[in-house]
Amino acid sequence: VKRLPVGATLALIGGLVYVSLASAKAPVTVNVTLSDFKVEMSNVNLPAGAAITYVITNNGKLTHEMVLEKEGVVDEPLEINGAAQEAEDIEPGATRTVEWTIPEAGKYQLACHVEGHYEAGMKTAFTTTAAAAAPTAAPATNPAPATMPKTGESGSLMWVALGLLGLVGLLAIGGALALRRRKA
Ligand SMILES: [Cu+2]
Repeated sequence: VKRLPVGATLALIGGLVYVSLASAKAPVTVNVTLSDFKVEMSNVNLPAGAAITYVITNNGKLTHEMVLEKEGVVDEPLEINGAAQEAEDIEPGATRTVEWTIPEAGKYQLACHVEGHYEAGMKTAFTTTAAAAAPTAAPATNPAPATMPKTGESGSLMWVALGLLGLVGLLAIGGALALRRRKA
């Protein structure tokens, strides 16, 4: 009778490990190409509330900058935690990588505010949308591991394998504990 709570606890822990691994998301990377006088983004639909890595390459002959701001404003960089979201003085041929998280869904733009560049067309609008609700941990009344994820993400099989591996390890530990308890 004493083995039942152990088994339930193990199943719960296994389920939590599995769910937390399955909900881990691949980082989002956007390639931004600056030229004289354009801003191009590899993706203009981005998640809100997730860290986004912008790999900015200046393919132009002039020095440019990249400012993240609300769509339609002029040189009012978005401030997140007191830091203006801008990358200045990107030399011709240089690549700069920044990681920014836009907390809210909305319409934004990447623009260059070196004098005259914005007016010449150096801006690109994009949209952020709230991510789908993250999967919640299995409630305590139902400690069975969650069903297979339906995300279809390329990495999900790896997470399933890792989750199962963790579960097997926990079961082995639980077995050893149960054996020890039986001997005592
Ligand atoms: Cu510029």
